Amino acid sequence: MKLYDLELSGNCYKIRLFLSLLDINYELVTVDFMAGQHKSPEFLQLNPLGEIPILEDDGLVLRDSQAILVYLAKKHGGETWLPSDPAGMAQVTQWLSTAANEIARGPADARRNQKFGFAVNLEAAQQKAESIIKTIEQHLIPYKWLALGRPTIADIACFPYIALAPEGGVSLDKYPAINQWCDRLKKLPNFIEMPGITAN
Ligand SMILES: N[C@@H](CCC(=O)N[C@@H](CS)C(=O)NCC(=O)O)C(=O)O
Repeated sequence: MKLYDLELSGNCYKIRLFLSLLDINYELVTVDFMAGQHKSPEFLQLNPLGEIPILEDDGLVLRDSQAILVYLAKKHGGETWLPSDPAGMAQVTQWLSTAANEIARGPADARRNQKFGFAVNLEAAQQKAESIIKTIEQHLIPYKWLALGRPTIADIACFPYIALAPEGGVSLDKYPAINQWCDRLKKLPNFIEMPGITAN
C-alpha cells in the first residue's frame, strides 16, 4: 500500500493517523508540494484534481481523504470504525461530509491562508470556523465521540483541522468539550503526531 503524502497536510495526516491506529504498514511517498509535483502530468493521471492524499492499494487508486478512510475502515476495521447498518453508517457519514464541507471551508481554509499564504477570504473562513467549532462543542458536551459513542472515522476525519484551528487564527481556548475530545483521541493506542498536533 502506498500513500502520496505531505507532512503538513491535515488531510494526509488523517490517513497516516488512521493507518497507525489500524497498525498497517505502508509506503510513504512524499510529494514535493512546493515544486508543484501534485500538478505534474504523471500525478494528474493518479488524481485529475491535482490533490493529495492519494492511496494506491492492489492496483486501486483512491483520492480524497474521506473516501480513503472509508476504504481502510471497511477493508481493515471490521464494523468498528464504520458500521454497515444503515443508521450507524449514516451517522458516521454525516461527519465525513462535515469534514469535507464546513471544516474544509472554515478552519482548514483559514490555516491555508495564515500558514501557507493561499488566497482565501480570511474573515469568512474564520467566521465559518467559529461557527462549526461552536456546533461541534455543543454536540460534544453530552457525548465523548462524534458518533455512536465510540471512536469512528467521523472523529478521524474531523479531528486534524479542528485541532489545527489555532494555526488559522481561531483559538480553541473557549471550547472545553473539544479540548477533552482531542485529548481522548490522543490517548488512542498508536496515536501519532504531526507538526502542530502533539500527543500531550
Ligand atoms: N477533499 C480532498 C481535499 C484534498 C486537498 O485539498 N488537498 C490539498 C492538500 S491538504 C491539496 O492537495 N491541494 C492542492 C490544490 O488545491 O491545488 C480530501 O479530503 O482529500
